[in-house]
Amino acid sequence: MSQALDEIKIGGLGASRKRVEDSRFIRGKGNYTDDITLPGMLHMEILRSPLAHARIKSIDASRAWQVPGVHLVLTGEMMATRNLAWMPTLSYDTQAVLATDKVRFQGQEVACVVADDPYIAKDACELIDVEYEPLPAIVNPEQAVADGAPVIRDDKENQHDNVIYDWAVGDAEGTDRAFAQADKISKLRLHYPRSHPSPIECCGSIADYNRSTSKLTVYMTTQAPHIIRAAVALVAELPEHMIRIISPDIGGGFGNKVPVYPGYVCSILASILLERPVKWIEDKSGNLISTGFARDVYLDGEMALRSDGKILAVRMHADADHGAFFSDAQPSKFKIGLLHSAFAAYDVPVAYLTARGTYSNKAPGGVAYRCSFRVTEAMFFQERMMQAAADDLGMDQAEFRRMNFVPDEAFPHRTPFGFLTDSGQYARCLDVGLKAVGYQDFRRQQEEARGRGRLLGLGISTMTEPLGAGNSREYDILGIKMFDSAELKVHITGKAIVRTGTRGQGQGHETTWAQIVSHELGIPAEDVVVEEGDTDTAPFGMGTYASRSTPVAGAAVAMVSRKIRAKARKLAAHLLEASEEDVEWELGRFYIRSAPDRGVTIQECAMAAYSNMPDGMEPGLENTAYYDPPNLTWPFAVYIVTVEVDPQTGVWDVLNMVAVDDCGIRINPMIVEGQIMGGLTEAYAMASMQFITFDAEGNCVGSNYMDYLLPTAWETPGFELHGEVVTPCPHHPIGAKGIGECAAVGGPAAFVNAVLDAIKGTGVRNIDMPLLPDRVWEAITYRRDISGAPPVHADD
Ligand code: MCN
Ligand code: CUM
Repeated sequence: MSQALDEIKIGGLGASRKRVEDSRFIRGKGNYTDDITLPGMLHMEILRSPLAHARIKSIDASRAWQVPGVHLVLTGEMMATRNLAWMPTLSYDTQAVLATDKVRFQGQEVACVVADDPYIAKDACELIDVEYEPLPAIVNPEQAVADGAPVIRDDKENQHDNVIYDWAVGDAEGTDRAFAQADKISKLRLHYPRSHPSPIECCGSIADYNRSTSKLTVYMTTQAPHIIRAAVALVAELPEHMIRIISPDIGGGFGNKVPVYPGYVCSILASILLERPVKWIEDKSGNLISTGFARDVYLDGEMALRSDGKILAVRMHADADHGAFFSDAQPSKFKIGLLHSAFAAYDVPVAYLTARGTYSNKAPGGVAYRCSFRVTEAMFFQERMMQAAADDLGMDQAEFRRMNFVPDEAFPHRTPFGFLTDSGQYARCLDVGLKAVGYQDFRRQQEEARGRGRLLGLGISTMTEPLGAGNSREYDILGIKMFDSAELKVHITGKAIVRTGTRGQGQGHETTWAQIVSHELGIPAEDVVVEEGDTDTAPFGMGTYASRSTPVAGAAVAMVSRKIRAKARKLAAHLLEASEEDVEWELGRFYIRSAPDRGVTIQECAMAAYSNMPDGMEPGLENTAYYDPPNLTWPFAVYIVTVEVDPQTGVWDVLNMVAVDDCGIRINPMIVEGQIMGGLTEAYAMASMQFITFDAEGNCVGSNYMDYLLPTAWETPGFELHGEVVTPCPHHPIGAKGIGECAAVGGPAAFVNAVLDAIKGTGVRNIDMPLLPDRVWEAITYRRDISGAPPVHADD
């Protein structure tokens, strides 16, 4: 009789185990960077530029130096003597650490003061006299390429304009041919506005250089500690083994904590110079105005259609505004991230995408906020285009999508841009969503309501996302191939520690990695502790972003567990005095095939690894696995929103939102649902209320939480989640696909499509996000499209 353990009871795969990390988070016992105090620690504050574009004529810091309690004032000039005034970005550009020649965006770092406390440092910053000569500011791609536009990056030798790259992918001629044969061509132009990840915790670091040991320890808010260690080694020319990056608890990342920021670099140099720990903690406006923005891309496209609704081809152009420095954290090969994942879920025979990136006088942007490298923009454009095309054809929104989906039996499917999608049941997800929302019924109600002057709308959005970079053949960051790792140590008593190269920021890795070990080895999850984020202890890895942790590090956890199981099998055979071939595994236990009652538990094997190993066997039960995924994982989702729009005010309310997510096998269904709800909340925020934009002088409008709104539970609509469609990932060891970003990626288009569906009769084709009531009202009242970043309209 089987004596296998009950997997759900031990917290294995599929268990909605409570998050172990929450025990400290909800008690206020988290250990965030700002909670750490080191003996003799000093505090650093940054002086930021008030202007978006200006030449620096002089910086006089003498008054700041005289303030009692000030230990150091850093300026660009001083950084330059150490070759640290500029640093490389993750996209082969350079970024000013502290400005020397010009300031290039409002909020740019100009100087730093290190003092006994942050208040003295802040006050002393105010005493630094900077003389600026203002220059005209550029705030969008159109201005960037206009004749006579000032060259923002005149620091770069061969840069004579504001263009960063021109990039293309797909089949231009094939696309032209398909367009020539189209019955109908549907067009759409839109702007995906700038958005900011706004984690609750701002960025910060504590650098601690110890001259007696030559060791530099940096506690910092980073999603990718090993990448930072490599960057510090290269930039600061310090020996890598003498650098220890520790990423303690992180209060949300959402992509904001992937880049390298000047504050980190300055705190490190300050600590080296002063030989004391130096803490830098960004304030909220500093975070909002200067760090990791996302999106800001104008998308223009057209779709060639046959009159029966078949998509024949897609053509797209993207104008991406990267701000003053091209600092995207993304695989080097792809200049505009994975924007070419657009239309991956649809059977589009041929497509062509061109992209141009330009500089502007805005904070460096292009970081992928809850998005696998610009997949958000791709899916947003895709689903807005799908809605426009169905309307142009006079077809039903659901039917048009269904007939163009990649069918279940067509996987693996090569997309027109060259990706290989792995698996999915797209039509089934759509059916579940339509049924849940009561599609036919709603359409009838909508008709009826219209007769009474009420505007109801329904928006559908689907998304598939390439998650889990890399494979190392195609994906690298600054030449470092993308893969990940896990190390597992099983102690004598069968308890274990697992460490990975990723770094969670609230996703629950401490809970779910233990569940994978539990699934593979039958060790109860509560007996497995998870540790991440310390480069002195964790195996090398590329970090947590682009929902790559489960697809890559999660796979490594499964693989290292299997290595442990293989060794445990040898130990079991030894203990059972049987040959290895006669030993069978069931969860938590090895037994003899011919005598199932004779068995040993995994814990007994662990004990034997330290106390009773067979002759010639290396003692201990620990191992490491590096996992280079064969492909990305491709989750799929359908989001359907119904709304009512008030034509008098432009206010719109969400009536219902249904989400059907297929992320393959769910390790922890409760955590997956939490990820989806969080993503949908952010999607709703982007669609409805968040705006951060720039006026003609380059002043950042919306650099505070009065204008850039974060939805609370009060504003956020309810979501109905469906997890019944499960398509296991065919190439992942436990069949899981990523989920962390899906809802933020696919959600926004559902809201926008719903509002536009409600006002369909007005002929309005597009309202750019955010769909603030005044913009919706203006669209309805004047029957015109609303484009561009508010409050500055593109046409004025
Ligand atoms: N999971 C699961 N079953 C699956 C897939 C995932 O149980 N089939 C679990 C994982 O084990 C993990 C969580 O869901 O605990 C998210 O996993 P995954 O999809 O692999 O994403 P990552 O762990 O790589 O997280 C990154 C992703 C990104 S890129 C952003 S941005 C984002 C997001 O996660 N930032 C977040 N979710 C966030 N959630 C919180 N609370 N805070 C952030 O900063
Ligand atoms: Cu892209 S935001 Mo997340 O990938 O950290």
